Amino acid sequence: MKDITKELFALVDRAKSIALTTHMNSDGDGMVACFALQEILKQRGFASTIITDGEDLQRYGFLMQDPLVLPFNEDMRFDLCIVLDCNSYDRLGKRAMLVERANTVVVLDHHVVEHNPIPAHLQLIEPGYASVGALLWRSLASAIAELEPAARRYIADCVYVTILNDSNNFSNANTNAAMFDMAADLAREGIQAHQLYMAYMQNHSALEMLYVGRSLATIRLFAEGKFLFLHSDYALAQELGVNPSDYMSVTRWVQGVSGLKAIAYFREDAPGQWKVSLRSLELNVQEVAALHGGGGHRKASGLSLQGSLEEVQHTVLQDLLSASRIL
Ligand SMILES: [Mn+2]
Repeated sequence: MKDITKELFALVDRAKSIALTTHMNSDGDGMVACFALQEILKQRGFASTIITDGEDLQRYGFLMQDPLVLPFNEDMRFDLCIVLDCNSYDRLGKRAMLVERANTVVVLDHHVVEHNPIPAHLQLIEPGYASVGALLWRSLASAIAELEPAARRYIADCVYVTILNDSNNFSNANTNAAMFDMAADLAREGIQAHQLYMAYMQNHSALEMLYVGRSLATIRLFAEGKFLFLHSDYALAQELGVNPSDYMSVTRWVQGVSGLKAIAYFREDAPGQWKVSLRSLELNVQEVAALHGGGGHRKASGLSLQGSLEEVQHTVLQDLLSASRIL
């Protein structure tokens, strides 16, 4: 991996103002990598602003050292815009304006370039990396090595969380020797892996766990036990006062259930408006999602449907049955 410290700081040095940003529906990779990069810049005397869509960042509270974060507005203009964990205009939403208005653009990412790429003056896209945080750790190694121990430790904590996020605690298919090597590096920097795991992966409130539990209680099996359906309706979210779109993952509790061909999780975000998550190791659920304008990957995709629970479940059941007949 190339060290881009010199190239990056040549651009940073000339910039009158700096924005850091990531993809829409930001996650614990892109956003936490922004915290890490802001700290690296700050330690070298450069101020930067993280631009969000106004999402709640409370889940990263244990990592926040007073970051400078502003929600996007259309009057914003920055000289240098650094985009993390994203290489496509399609995933920036309105914040594409930040890129269009910037004099200089930097893109650091670990996704394969597909559609509508963001042109950049400096770009490092390495799909081999577990997370964009991991890519920062290697590509800015010489800048990080010069930091005070406390700052280096903070960066290491952030990088570890980005790996937890993108590997789902070393359980996704991207988990490999390189990921463990990097985790070992971070452990030698003094990170407390168990504490970061608890703080990041297990920090749900009791009401959020009740939301998960009540959703799991709706499990039904179809097609001779091959399809598992479960749902969370709008009334449940209202009753418990949780915002399910924040980050509650209900499907993670049923992934790996034995003997299944597919999982469909139905979440009602407004009355009659359902977000459906499909998971399968056998069927190509991307094709099923595409029937309704959704998308994703072969093994995991999502779509939106309108109607009663019975209607939307009927639709998805028929689609899954046809998909498994084609096999
Ligand atoms: Mn990522």
